[in-house]
Formats: sequence, C-alpha cells, structure tokens
Amino acid sequence: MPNGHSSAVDTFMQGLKKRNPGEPEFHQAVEEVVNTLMPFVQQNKEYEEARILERLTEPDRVVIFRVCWEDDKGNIRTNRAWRVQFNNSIGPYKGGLRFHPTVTLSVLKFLGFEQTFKNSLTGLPMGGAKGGSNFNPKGKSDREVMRFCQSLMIELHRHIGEDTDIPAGDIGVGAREISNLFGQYKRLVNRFTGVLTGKGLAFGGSLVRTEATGYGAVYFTQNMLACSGDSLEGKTAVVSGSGNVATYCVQKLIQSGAKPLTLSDSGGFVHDPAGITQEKLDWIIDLKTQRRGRISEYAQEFPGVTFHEGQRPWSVACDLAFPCATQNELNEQEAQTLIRNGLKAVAEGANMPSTLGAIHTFLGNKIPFGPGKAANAGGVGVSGLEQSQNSLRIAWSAAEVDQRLQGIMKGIHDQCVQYGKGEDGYCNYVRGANIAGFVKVADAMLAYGIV
Ligand code: NDP
Ligand code: 2IT
Repeated sequence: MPNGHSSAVDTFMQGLKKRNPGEPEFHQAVEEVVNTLMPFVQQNKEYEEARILERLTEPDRVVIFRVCWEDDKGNIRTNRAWRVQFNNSIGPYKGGLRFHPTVTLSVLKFLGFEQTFKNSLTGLPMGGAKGGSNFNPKGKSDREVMRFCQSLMIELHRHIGEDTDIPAGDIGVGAREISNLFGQYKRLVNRFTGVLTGKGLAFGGSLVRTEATGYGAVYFTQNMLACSGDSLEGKTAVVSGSGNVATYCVQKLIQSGAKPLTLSDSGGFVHDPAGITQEKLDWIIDLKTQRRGRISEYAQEFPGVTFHEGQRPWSVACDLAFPCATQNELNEQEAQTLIRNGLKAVAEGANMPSTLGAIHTFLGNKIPFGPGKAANAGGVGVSGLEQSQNSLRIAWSAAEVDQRLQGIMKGIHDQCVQYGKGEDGYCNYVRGANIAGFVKVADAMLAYGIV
C-alpha cells in the first residue's frame, strides 16, 4: 500500500480510537475495512469530500437499557442490553441479537458495523444493526430464558418494527428465544407483523432460514473453488463451533461430497477422522438444540473420535477451513499451520473469526479467503426473504428459498470478484467485499446530503 494510504489509515484510526476508547473489537473491524477502503475513497473524491468514512463509522443510534428478571429461585437478576442501530441508508435496520456473557458495546458495534456492509452485499434493502445482552442462557431453565426474553422485549419493542428495525438470532439466540421474543412483541403491540426473523414455521418463519448461514458459507466456497475449476468433492474440512452455523455448514459439506472432520465449542474440539456423517450430525443437532449438551459427548458416543480439551481445531490437516464459532478464534500462527498443512480455501461462517494477522497471512499466501461479511451473508439474506414472504403473506417452498439463497451467494461472490480481482488473477475477497458493500451505502448517503 503506498505511504499516502497507510498514513491516512493511521490518522483515521487514531481519531476513531480516541472517539471510541476501550472498544478493541470495534477498532479491529473498522481497521480491516478502512485498510482496504482508503485507497478507493482517495481515488473517488466525492466520498472523501463528503466524509463518508467518518459518518459510516459512527452509529446512527445506540439504545442501552436494564433488563430485570426473576430466576427460578426467586432471586432478582439484572442484565444490560443494547441495540446498536448502525446505518439505515439502504433499508430498515436489520441484524441479530446475541446473548452471551462476553457481549459488550464494543462487540455489538463491531457486529453492527460489519452488518451494514454484509446487508448491502446481499442486494436486498436492509440497513445494519446488532443487539443483545450479557445474559448467559447456558444453564438457565426454559422458564428463566422466557422471563428474560419477555422483560427484554418490554423495552426493546419501542425501538423496533417491521419498517424500522428487524432483529433476528445470533450466538445464544435461536428458535426458543426468537419465539419468546416474538410472542411478547405481539402481545405488547397487538399486531402480528414480521418484526423478527428466524421465526417458527407456524408463525411466519421461512423454510431454510435455520440452515441458511451454514449452507451459504458452503455455497460461497463452491463459487471460490469454481474460479480455478475446482469443487468440494472429496475435500476435507475443519469446522469450528457446534451451533447453528457450524452444524448446517457441516450438513451442506456432507451433501456436497466433502468430508467434515471437526466441530468444537468453548470446551474444546472433536476430531472424527472417518468424517462426520448425516446420521452423526442428526445426533449432534439433537444434543445441541434439545439436550443442550457439550460437544465432548460426541467423542464418548462414537468410536474413533477424539476430544481435545481446551484446544481449537486448526492443527488438524485439511483442504478447507470454516471458522463458525466466534470472533478472534483463528490467529496468525494457526493460519500458518493451516497453510503448512495444505489449506486450499477459507470461508468465515462466524463474524470476524480471523484476527488481522491471520487475514494478512491468508492473503499474503494467496489463499482464497471469504470474509464473514461475504461468506456468512446467507443467514441475513434468507432473513430478508422471510421479510418479503411476511409482507406478501405467502410462504415459499424450501426449493424456492434455497434457489434464491444460491443466487444471493453467487451475486455476492461476483461483486467481490468485480472489485477484488488483481492483475495476477488472485481475488482479494476482503477488498472486494468491503468496496462492493460500501459503494451502495455510500451512494445513498451522498444522495441524502448532509445527514
Ligand atoms: P450458536 O449460539 O448457535 O453457536 C455458537 C457456537 O460457538 C457454539 O458452539 C459455542 O460454544 C461457540 N462459541 C461461542 N462463543 C464462544 C467463545 N467465546 N469461545 C469459544 N466458542 C464459542 O451461534 P451461531 O451458530 O448462530 O453463531 C456463530 C457465529 O456465526 C457467530 O460469530 C455469529 O455472529 C455468526 N453468524 C450467525 C448467523 C446466524 O444466522 N445465526 C448469521 C451470520 C453470522 P459454547 O456452546 O461452548 O458457547
Ligand atoms: O450476523 C448475522 O448476519 C446474523 N446474526 C443474522 C442477522 C439476521 O438479521 O438474520
């Protein structure tokens, strides 16, 4: 990068850090984007003169509130919740809710910022937002989760709406939580409307939404491999996480003739050298969604499987890596290990799972690398389709939704190639996704004037 760009990035980042102290995840997400956008913005003076980068890194609004609820023993509990409404230039705010003890304003600002670009890439009219709470659903009873969700919605309902802001799931927020939240919203406003996505099929949910993020990450990988005439057939894959994204990523890998070898959770990873089959995956999905168990139990259930306590799966040799758990779960050293072991491509199912050092290592070694805002956009893409179906008051078939999801992922891939392919033929999907996601939002902001 020429010096003018890097010193402009440094100056920009100094200002951003000063304005947003103590928010390391937000700084990291902005730095990744600004690193690749700065040269583009400097070449396109209208963006620079209108200070689009400064405006785009300041959320439209942040709502912070207390959530009080009563546990099963009658104790009064207090959590904090947030909704970061980042940017609604191209559509109503849209993005998930995360319930996890590690949730902070910094985490939600990074997620809302990334969401703005991701949603733009889908081609659907959706702005960017994220929310959640430091509530830990692990170990809580269904009733405790319900009381927490109901209490949270008593405040959140004032700030959302089908044309204002449409939350969905994320870490710790799945079918159970969305159902509790939707039931309470409907009761508070006395309207049945598509205000949340990821709803149950009986009350306005879309087929394939549950599967969409994991499936989409695999479709994105298929598109990356196809650029060099390659396919998923026979490829080994290392997947982290064992939640919604990881499990449906594994399912689509199996259906595509690849061999998924690992899954993980915060306790460690399991390695199945024979490959995870659909039958074993059904057992895992039941373990994780119904029995709410730990991934280590998989190694006790199936012969030949090993559990590696406290470790991440990146030391297992593979063709493909799918980080699908959480932010900063794959560092520079682990990226080097993957490359040494013959890695062919990476697709981020999670948001910001690779550190800046890991991204640099993948790009420096010319590994096709699908960043989260491109590779995991299938989830919010099908959320957008759920909104369309709710507005039309119809339900599409699974085949129809899946077809549209494949079209969305191909569209995102091709936009990345348009802006990211270099003269040597290597596609930098990070640059491609950042610029393609930016242009649409920035042009809308330019059109609105100074707002
Ligand atoms: P789930 O809650 O279903 O699963 C999360 C998984 O990640 C669990 O296996 C969990 O393990 C693990 N995990 C979470 N936090 C940590 C941590 N701090 N350290 C180690 N492991 C951790 O969430 P999702 O599958 O929905 O989300 C996974 C990722 O995908 C997130 O980054 C999310 O933002 C992203 N994403 C999700 C989308 C969706 O539609 N759901 C859409 C796009 C992106 P444990 O049980 O031990 O906590
Ligand atoms: O990070 C994400 O894209 C999500 N958690 C899904 C958001 C959505 O609105 O479906």
